[in-house]
Amino acid sequence: MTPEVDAVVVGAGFAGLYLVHRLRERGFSVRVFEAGDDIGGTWYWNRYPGARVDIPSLDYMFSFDPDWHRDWQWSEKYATQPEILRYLNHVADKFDLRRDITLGTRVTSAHWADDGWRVRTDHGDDVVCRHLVMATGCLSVPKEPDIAGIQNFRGETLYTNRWPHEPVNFTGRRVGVIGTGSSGIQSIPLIAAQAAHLTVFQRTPCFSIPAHNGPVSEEKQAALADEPAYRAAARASFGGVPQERTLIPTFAVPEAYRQQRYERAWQIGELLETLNMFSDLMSNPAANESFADFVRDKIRAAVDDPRTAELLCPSGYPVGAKRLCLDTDYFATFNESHVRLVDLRTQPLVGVTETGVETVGESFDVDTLVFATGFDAITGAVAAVDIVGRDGLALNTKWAQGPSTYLGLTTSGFPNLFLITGPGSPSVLSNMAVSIEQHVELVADMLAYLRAHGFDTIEPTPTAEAGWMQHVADAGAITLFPQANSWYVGANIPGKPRVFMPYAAGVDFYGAVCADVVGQHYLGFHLSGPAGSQCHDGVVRRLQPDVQMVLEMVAALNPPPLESLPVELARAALIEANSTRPAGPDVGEVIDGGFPGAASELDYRLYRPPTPGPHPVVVYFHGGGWVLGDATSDDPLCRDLCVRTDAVIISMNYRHAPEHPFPAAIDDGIAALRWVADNAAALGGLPDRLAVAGWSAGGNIAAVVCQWARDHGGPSISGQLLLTPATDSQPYPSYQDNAEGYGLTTPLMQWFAKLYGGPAADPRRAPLRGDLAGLPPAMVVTCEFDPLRDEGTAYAEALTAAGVPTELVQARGHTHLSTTMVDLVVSGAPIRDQMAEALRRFLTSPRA
Ligand code: NA7
Repeated sequence: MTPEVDAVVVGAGFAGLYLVHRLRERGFSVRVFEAGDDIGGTWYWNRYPGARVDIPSLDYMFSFDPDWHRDWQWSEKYATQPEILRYLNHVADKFDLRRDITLGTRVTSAHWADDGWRVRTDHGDDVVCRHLVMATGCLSVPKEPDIAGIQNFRGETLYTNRWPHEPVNFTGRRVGVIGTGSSGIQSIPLIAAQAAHLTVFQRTPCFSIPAHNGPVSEEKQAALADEPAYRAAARASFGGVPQERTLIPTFAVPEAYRQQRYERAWQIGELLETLNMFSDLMSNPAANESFADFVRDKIRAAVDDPRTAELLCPSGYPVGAKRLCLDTDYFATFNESHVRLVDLRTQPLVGVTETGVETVGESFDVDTLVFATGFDAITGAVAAVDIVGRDGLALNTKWAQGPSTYLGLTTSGFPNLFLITGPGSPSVLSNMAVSIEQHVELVADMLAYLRAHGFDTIEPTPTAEAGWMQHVADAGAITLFPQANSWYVGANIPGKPRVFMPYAAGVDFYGAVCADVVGQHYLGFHLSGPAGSQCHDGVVRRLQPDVQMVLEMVAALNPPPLESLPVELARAALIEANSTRPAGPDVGEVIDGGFPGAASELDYRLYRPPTPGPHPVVVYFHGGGWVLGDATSDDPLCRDLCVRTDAVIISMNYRHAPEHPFPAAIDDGIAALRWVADNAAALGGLPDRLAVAGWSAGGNIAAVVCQWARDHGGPSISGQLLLTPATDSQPYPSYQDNAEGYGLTTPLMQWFAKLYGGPAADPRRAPLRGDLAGLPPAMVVTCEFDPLRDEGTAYAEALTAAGVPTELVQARGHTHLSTTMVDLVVSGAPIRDQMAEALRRFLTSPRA
């Protein structure tokens, strides 16, 4: 098959139009098929009254045309559908895009054969192309309303997502609207303004904030004075509109400030601004609920009838987890005497009748029924085409359990297939205009690279794709986005696999990923052609997304390596760093006290749960390489463990090197254990329920005191929790694999070991060298990107071999420090949950 054209593009919306321009500019021939009778995509079909963009128009536009203001001007902050459609037509004319676009023609199938795609349409076109680009949009295939009896209705039926081209007049009519997502919320006030009577059938109330639409503000125009910088900032932002990521968590500020911040966002009326008010709005359920309460109060204030107001108040899912809506007078519409809200949760829909809508217990006669019931989002339009890749594999078969892509742009088994803003890219969580441009430019660059290097095909490897899907899942899992039954997870379409589809780490992170892929010679792609083949296989992001963010933030500060500092300054640097971290959860009580160490009085900090005691007790040893830290330095972790385990956590200090080298820390650890065991009851603990825990060097001390207690007749210990412990005195391969860049570096670890000293083979220095039989049950946690990873694993394996019940938790994508970063690294929470679970298990039965 000889390709007739370099690329076939499916769809002539924002993405299809820019593809024509960009591919042509790079010297590629292109042919576009568009099902609609004109260009515009989403903005061609969604003509319902009130249809508007929900990202400011100055941001939701093409940036590739530097002198656009000479011939275009937005009339409003949020343009209406007709204005956006005029804009797209204007761009198509200005850049002469139409001549490559075939309208009114739907692509029905695309099959891969040899080294090209054979594309067929419903008009009999049969085109062979090298590359196939699906520019089909994320919200373009209507959801077929799953409501019985629609065909029986004798009145007028309208669908917001395929609205008639001629004006619809509701004057004097009784109208029913089913659906209260964005389309319903935008159209309902305008339908109400005309209709004689309006009944709104609501199944799930949506969170909505006022758009405060109006002329484009002077501030916004001023911000665009340096347009290249503005557009670059958009691409470097989390959502595709210039904005710094907020680093302030919700509860780090006083209540009054928090309410002011909510009010400010409410007055601004922008989605991304609202989602960025506080750093944890979309990750911390309590933070999210605090803003949800604010919105509910606003709804109650806007709606006169308290019962209707309550029905309009969303609850039971996080605000933002269904796309936040922007409205103009939506809630106040329900104060009109001719508007009625019917709550389908208490009064379920039975179906549509000849004359209207029937619910349990009540019938509603209407002249017009409007369905605002949404879309088969993100994958629907791709699934509607019969796409068959290499070896006869159908894309719908491959995606039967949910979509799988590399970068949300390509998928293995389907060479030269590109999905603009596909599943696994920021797409619908971002300003689509920015994400579309970035994808289109990436595709054009890829095609140019292939041509320049004599390749014909490009296809992601299964390894790269699996790694990316893991990363996309990780990025979603640390947010609240997947928790609603939304179209983000396909929950609105019966039978659609529940998978959170967009990439939630942000446009900025995604852009960096793509740059890394390209920079590493198309990492994860297999390229082939007459010139041979090229494949640099691998996974582009293996760190947890939030761990990566923290590492990048720290790297930007460029701190001096601790081991380059005098010890006192290194200690001060740690204290300084700790002072800026989130505090961790509240506990019942915190007590600072003293105990007799092996050589001198030492201090401890005790954390008591809020529940009535006495409680089991965990003796905890802090991290810091035997050199840094104190009884309070792991404060957030200790608080977190206290709350999760419902046990007293008592963090015991010990003397530090180099002033007090080996074995001072161990001697103090033993003294601490004995003192706590002897005083457990006085400390409010259960004397017969005692476990030990420690992190890093503290894990080393915890492991050693278990061996000591076994050999010295007690105290008896119910279990040991060792978080990234130092267990040996020799370097393992993880010292090389993770030498730099992950917080704890190999040079720093070597510095610690040198200052601490001790004989390499002494089990008190290297517990792995000791006798491990008869030790308390253990949990060992290792982190993938930690120099100490392998010695932790070795210890867990040796414990198991010695007959000690041991659980090894390997924290994927984590570093030596990241699982302890309470409220900063959300992905660490499930690991801490496992740790707490182990401690609870150890502590359920009395120690022997
Ligand atoms: P959405 O946001 O998917 O909203 C669809 C609405 O229709 C939503 O309220 C649904 O309730 C409701 N719906 C769907 N099926 C039914 C049935 N069978 N019975 C009753 N109610 C039903 O689509 P939109 O078009 O409003 O917005 C899509 C996006 O376009 C929007 O987010 C913007 O990005 C632009 P449910 O929530 O399922 O209970």
